[in-house]
Amino acid sequence: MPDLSERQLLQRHPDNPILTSDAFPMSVNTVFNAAATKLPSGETLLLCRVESRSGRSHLWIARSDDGVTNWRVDPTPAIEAGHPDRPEEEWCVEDARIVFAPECDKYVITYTSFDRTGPAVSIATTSDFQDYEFLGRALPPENKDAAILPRKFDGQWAMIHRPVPRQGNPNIWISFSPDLVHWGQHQPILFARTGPWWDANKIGLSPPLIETTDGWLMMYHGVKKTVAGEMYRLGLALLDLDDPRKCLLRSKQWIMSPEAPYERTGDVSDVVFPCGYTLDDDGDGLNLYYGAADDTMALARGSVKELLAWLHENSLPGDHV
Ligand code: BMA
Repeated sequence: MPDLSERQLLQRHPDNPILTSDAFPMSVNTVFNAAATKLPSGETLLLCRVESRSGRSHLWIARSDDGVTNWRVDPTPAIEAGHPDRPEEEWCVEDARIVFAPECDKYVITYTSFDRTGPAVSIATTSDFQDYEFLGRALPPENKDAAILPRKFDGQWAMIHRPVPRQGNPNIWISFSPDLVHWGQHQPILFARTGPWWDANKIGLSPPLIETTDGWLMMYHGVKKTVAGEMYRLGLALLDLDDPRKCLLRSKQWIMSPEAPYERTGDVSDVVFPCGYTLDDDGDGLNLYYGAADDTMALARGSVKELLAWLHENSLPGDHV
């Protein structure tokens, strides 16, 4: 395995940004923070957060054969904010994550539902991205950045999420559920660092976890506040395969930071925000889809093996704070 520096781990696609608001059938403001999955047909599906020109966000599907070009955008959103049966989505639906769970043979979509009470975690399931079952608000406000793990632990589903407490920092938590509806056994698993660290004060899960033989590879975002504003960067952690409450390793440095012009400038400047990935047929090639500056969708490529090898060399043990 070549000894890669963190700057070489993820390569931005030369066609970035790969999807912009121009691709949509009506005039929309921005498209960003998409969940991703590869369908059995081989197509890549992105469930994009699309902000309309009213300021409200909806979840909208775009499909591509090669995951890079010729995105086919649905005529209407898959999940549209403001549905009368789901008052918790009155204002917005945002930042989905998709996990296929073989035990229930469905895709489990976790997303932010946003109404006047604040942003919360909602769950919907689907087997075909045409019909959806809405399980409602799983965790109350303020909470975001949630994804389930694809299998059960001692008969319980596990979900990673990020509550915002009145006291202390927004840290990353895990909760368990027998049925994806009722959640409990809540506990923090990764704490925001403090002081000058790149992930000081606020962290959150980025895309769903990647299962590896060494553990669950977690990409998480760290938000550094400076006098110029906030900087959303990406780092790595590894959770125990059998007990994902245990953090085994955590990277010292970020692996991706806003650098390209489309990441540095946009509706919210200085943001790289991945919510989804697909893997190549070899199980190693990683296609990481990320929102750039809350404005467009971009793609970075990497290798799961290389990320893991780098993490082993460049981490501090456990949940280093
Ligand atoms: C977070 C989320 C993301 C967004 C980011 C930067 O709190 O709302 O959707 O990309 O802020 O604005």
